Amino acid sequence: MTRTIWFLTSNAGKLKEATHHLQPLGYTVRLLNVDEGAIVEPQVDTLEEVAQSKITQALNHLPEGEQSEDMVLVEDAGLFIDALNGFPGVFSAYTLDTIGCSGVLRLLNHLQSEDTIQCAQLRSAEFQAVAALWMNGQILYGNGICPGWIALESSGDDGFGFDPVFIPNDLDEFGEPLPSGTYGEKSAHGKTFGAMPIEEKQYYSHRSRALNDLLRQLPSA
Ligand code: ITT
Repeated sequence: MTRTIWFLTSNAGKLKEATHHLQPLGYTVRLLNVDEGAIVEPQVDTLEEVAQSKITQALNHLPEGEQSEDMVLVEDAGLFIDALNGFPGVFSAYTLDTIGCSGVLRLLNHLQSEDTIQCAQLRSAEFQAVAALWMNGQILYGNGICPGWIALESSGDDGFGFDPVFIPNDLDEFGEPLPSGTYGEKSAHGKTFGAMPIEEKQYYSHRSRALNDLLRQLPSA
């Protein structure tokens, strides 16, 4: 029997990725539908605080007939750019809505180099994700980080959000991210998340890592 995970999100890209990750592991991921404006995202300093607030609010919106073994998931992510002292971070959604990917590229326009390694170092950034899962009255948290760098220009139609401007760092033979500009066993070859299929993004993604971190904590895992 598959277990149902109700995912509270307004982001279709996040739902698609979480489903892609969790379905093969035997979970049924369903969108937890709430009225627009029913969930308030607090303006706080950390992704953990946002995730905690959202999961607490989500519990008030569980659908009728929910089974006792059902679980509830929220996930909060952000893009942290080193040269901007971590901006946009917890302001990522607002930044995407206002200046967008092109605005982020403009902010980094002065940081360029002919040398790819140097360019990656100057424009280094990371995606962070915190996933919170409610089960049996308990809340578990999982963290995931994906280091990389901001491309010189937008590319690719896949993915969502900042995917067209984010290039993940290569991975070593254990799947762990390497420092910017280091070649590894698994390489994006300079492609942005937006220029790779979802299957490839999953290897690097902060979201996959946060979900794996959560799954490791489940009693049956
Ligand atoms: P929720 O309803 O689940 O909160 P959201 O779109 O507000 O959805 P987040 O607050 O988690 O999502 O994300 C902040 C911003 O970062 C948002 O604009 C996302 O599109 C973007 N983002 C998050 N994960 C991303 C990813 O894997 N690739 C590209 N952009 C991403």
